[in-house]
Amino acid sequence: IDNAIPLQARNIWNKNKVEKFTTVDAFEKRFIDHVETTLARSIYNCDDLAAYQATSNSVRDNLTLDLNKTQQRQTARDPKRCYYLSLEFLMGRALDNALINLNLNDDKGEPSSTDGRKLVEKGVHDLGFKLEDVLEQEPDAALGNGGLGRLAACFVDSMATGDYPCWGYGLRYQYGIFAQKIINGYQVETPDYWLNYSNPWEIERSEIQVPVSFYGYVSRSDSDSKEDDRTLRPSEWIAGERVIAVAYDMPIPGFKSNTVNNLRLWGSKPTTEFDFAKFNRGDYQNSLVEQQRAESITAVLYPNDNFEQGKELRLKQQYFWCSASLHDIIRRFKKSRRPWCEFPDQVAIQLNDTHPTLSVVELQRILVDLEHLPWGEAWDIVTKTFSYTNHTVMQEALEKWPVSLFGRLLPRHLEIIYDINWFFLQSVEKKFPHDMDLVSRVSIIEEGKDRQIRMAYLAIIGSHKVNGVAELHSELIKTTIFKDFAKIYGNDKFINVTNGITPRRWLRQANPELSSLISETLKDKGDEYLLDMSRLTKLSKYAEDKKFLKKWDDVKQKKKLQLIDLVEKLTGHKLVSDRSKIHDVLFDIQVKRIHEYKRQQMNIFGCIWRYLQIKKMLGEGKTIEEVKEIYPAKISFFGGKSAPGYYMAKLIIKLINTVADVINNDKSLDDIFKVVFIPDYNVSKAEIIIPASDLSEHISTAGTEASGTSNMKFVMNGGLLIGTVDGANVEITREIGEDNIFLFGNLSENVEELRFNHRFRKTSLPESLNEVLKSCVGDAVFGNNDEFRPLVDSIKYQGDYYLVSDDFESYLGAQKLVDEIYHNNRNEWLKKSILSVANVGFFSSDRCIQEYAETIWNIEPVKV
Ligand code: C3B
Repeated sequence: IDNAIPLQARNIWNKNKVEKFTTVDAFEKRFIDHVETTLARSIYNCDDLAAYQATSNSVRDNLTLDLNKTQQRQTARDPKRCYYLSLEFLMGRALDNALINLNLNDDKGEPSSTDGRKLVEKGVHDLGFKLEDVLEQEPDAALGNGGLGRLAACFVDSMATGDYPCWGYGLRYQYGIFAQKIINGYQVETPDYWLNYSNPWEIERSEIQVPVSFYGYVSRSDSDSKEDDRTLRPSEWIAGERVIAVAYDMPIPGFKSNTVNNLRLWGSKPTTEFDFAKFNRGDYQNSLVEQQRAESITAVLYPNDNFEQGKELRLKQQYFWCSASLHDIIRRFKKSRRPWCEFPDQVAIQLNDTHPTLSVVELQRILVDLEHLPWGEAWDIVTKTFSYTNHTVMQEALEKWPVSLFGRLLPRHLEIIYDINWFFLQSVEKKFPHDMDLVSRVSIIEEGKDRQIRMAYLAIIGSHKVNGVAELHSELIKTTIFKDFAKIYGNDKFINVTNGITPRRWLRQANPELSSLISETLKDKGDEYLLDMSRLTKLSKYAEDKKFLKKWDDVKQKKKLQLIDLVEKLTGHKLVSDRSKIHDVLFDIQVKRIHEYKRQQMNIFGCIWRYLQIKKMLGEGKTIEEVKEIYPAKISFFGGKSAPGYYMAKLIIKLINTVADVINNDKSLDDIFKVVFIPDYNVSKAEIIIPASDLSEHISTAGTEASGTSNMKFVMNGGLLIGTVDGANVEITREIGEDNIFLFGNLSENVEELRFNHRFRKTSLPESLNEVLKSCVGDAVFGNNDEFRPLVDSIKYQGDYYLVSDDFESYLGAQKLVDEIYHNNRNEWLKKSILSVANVGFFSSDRCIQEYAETIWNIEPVKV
């Protein structure tokens, strides 16, 4: 092995082996070491931030040692590995998670059963700090927008927990998703400079540098050959711009496992080449411009969710990341000196949405142009290696690149795409000889005034498996957007893998109170249920046990008070006058990206309806107690970011805040109803918000939400759901039972007809919605100078694409049922809550990753 220490020197190394800390004393020593050396601070100058950094560095040392051992183990066994390519990893904070997953064992056998978190908590306390305050110092690693990015974060956790030899590959954005401020009710975006203080959770691998090229032209040695032959000969890409990708590694510890996997994020930097021509002409400033441009490639995360903008810099990000990652993967493959045909036996690559689809083309280019494999052999390797996950059926989210832009940035890749398309269309024609329509429909190139490359089609053609993320969604892609491909490839290629979430973060970390109650009840001291969630079914037998119901309820009320504290801290407004009455107040929560299809507008219209009814009753002289008989106390919480350029979503935020203002300042409604917009929703806030819900809203237009994952998080924390028959709500209903969820609304199979009716027939709004909409225009109570007219018009006059008017009455009906059960039959409510948690096991991302490993990647765990 290159760079190995010579045998005669090794006993010195072995004698001085670095050990993990496994005791409080050893942790404290490591902590002080880091304060005095790494941080260059001292006993006289150590605040919470320094304590956070010293704790993190100490814990990271342990992780790094296990990371090294994991990599040595995997190298020695040389198993098939999987690489998860995702442009987003919405990790949130790392320290608490690392403490929960901390493995205090040596490298042999079973992981230790010592509670690493307790040990560090004691150490931190001994040293003069409170762990709680120390944890608060950490900024979120917010390198993602929403569901897709958080899914990737849950996945890497489960891969390590299951001892799978898997790495994640992504980008190290200097600015993650923007921080959201609410000013005058409007969203204002501010930059998220999360690397402000040094980041203890990354290991900069400055020695791992991969050059990446852009622009330029293609040169072909034999210019006499016929056009048709060009795929048979390798070509040379003479690039016009070069930058360097530098690796930054984040260790990913598994829970109760010896495995620490790696998440490799690439940062861009200039080459050391320098434009001396410009420099000599005296133009020093401009000779540096290009250098600076290199750094901008990984400067910022594109802040769109379920929407593609088609910007050149975004394509550059994608190629930069795909090229660097593939280079790295191939370098590792080449170490074992196997022939190329064994590549798919050693490597599986999962495309998280179409964002990494360029890696399909890049691998084909490397095999044909650089490794000189014949086209067919190369393509066979490529398709056996890749698989693709689709996360949405929404047209505006499907990636397409203009051929002109693409060809300028990546001229050789464009040629290869044309060739892939040519061979593919030939095969389609052969299989369906008389269907020319089909051939043009499935072409990777969409013809038109501005020709476009359809990335999803390329991803399907370049993969051996394509999966959706919930049963309904996986059926929908086969019958709608990819119908032709389902026909061409048959049913084996299109499969379903229902999403999941990690119970370590979303139960143990977010809700230690509920976790303790569960482990105490199940007599599960080692929290084994976090690995085997089928154990939770044993909770069912306590669903009618009065004593247990009380304990269950106490946890919920405690979490609700924690949310109140957070909201009061963030907004400065007092939400409840009497904390001892929190038990009577229903917490109704909708937190997710703001999007018309997720229908926050329907939720706020529901709030307006409630307000109007309460005011009517009060106006008729009804007492507060009489009102509460029908509209019991409730707080509606909203949270979520809008894409900066998404006008309608921003208007929805403004409407929510306008409604909140009116309602919260109306003294007559105190203790009956409040509406709150929680600013800057992110992962660490979600950990406080989600455990506090009595009810959460998952109310997308049927057929639009591919899966949803927060629905799973709320159920895991004993919250009940109100939702449409959409995404994973369907399977949640199946698992927890239809009595334990409040479903309403039209089904996806009716959506097309309903939309048709709005456009071509006369449809009328329900009276309730009419009344609500009237209150949002002109100088009505929520009119605000007619500011919300576009929201009203889109429903009344523009076809109501998201079918708010079709579902509104049934939504109000479901809400009425919620009120009744929560207030008149609390034990029934608690029973539903317990039965939900008892049956949530299916939605662990451990199950999900096992399905990927067995049905798509064909990989096995590597255990000690
Ligand atoms: C999301 C979907 O909108 C969710 O329904 C789904 O649960 C998650 O992905 C994870 O599968 N999604 C997203 O966050 N961003 C996209 N561009 C597309 C889908």
